[in-house]
Amino acid sequence: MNGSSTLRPPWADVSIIGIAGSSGSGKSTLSHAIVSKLNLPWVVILSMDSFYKTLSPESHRKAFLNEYDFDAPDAIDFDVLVERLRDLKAGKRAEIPVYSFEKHARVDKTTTIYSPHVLVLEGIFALYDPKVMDLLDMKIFCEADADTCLSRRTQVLRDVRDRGRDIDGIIKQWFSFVKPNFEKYVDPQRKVADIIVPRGVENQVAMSMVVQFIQQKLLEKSSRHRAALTELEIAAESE
Ligand code: UZR
Ligand code: MG
Repeated sequence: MNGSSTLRPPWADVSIIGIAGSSGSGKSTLSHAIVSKLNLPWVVILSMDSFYKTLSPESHRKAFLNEYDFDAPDAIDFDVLVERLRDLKAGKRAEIPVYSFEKHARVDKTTTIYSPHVLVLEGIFALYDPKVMDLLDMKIFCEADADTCLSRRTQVLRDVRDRGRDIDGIIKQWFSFVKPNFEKYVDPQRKVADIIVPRGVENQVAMSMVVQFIQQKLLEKSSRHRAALTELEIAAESE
C-alpha cells in the first residue's frame, strides 16, 4: 500500500468545488447557500477576487477611469491561486491575499486559511485554468440572464458609488469589458462544467444534488482513511 497518499487524513484531502459564472450571476449567494445546506464546521468560501493581480501605475490609473479590463483571465494571478490551492490540498496553511475593490489593489495584509474539509472557489474564472481544474472535485456553472446580472451589479456597485464611483462608470465598464468578455471567456466555461445551475439559489433541486454529492465524497474519503489506518494497525500487530 502507498502509505503517503492513503495516510493523508481526510481533512487534509480538501474537496474543492469550483463555481464560475458571469459577474452578478449569483455565484457568491449560491456558495453561501451550499455552505449553509452542508452544515459542516470546516468549510471555506474562497473568492477569486482575492487573486486580482497587483497593477502597474499606468493600469492602476486606468482602473479608476473604468478603462482597465478586470474581466479578462490575464487580470487574475493564477500562479498564486494554484500555489495556495495545492498547499491546502497538502494539508498546509495558506496565506490568501486581500483585495480592495475601492483601491483596485491588494492591501498590505493576508487572511490565513487552514485546510478545510470543503473549499468553495467562486469567481468569474473558476473553471478557466487547467491547473485549477485539475484540483477541482466538482465544477459548477452558475447561470442568470444578462439583464439580471447587470441590475445586480448596479445595485451592488451603488454602495461603491457612495464610496466614490459613479453609475456611468459601471455601465461603461459593463459594455466595454464585462459583457464582451463574458461571451469570450466566461460563458465557454459552461462546456467544462459538471452541472449548470439556472436561477442560482432558487434552484433547490440543483442545490440538493450538489450538497449530496459533496457529502458522499466526504464519506468516501473518511472510509478510505479508516481502512488505511486499520490495515496499518494489523501490520503493526503482526510485526
Ligand atoms: P464578481 N472588478 C472591479 O470592478 N474592480 C476591481 O478592482 C476588480 C474587479 C470587477 C470586474 C468583474 N470588472 O466583472 C467583477 N468589472 O469585479 C468580478 N467591470 O466580481 O464576480 O463578484 O461580480
Ligand atoms: Mg461576487
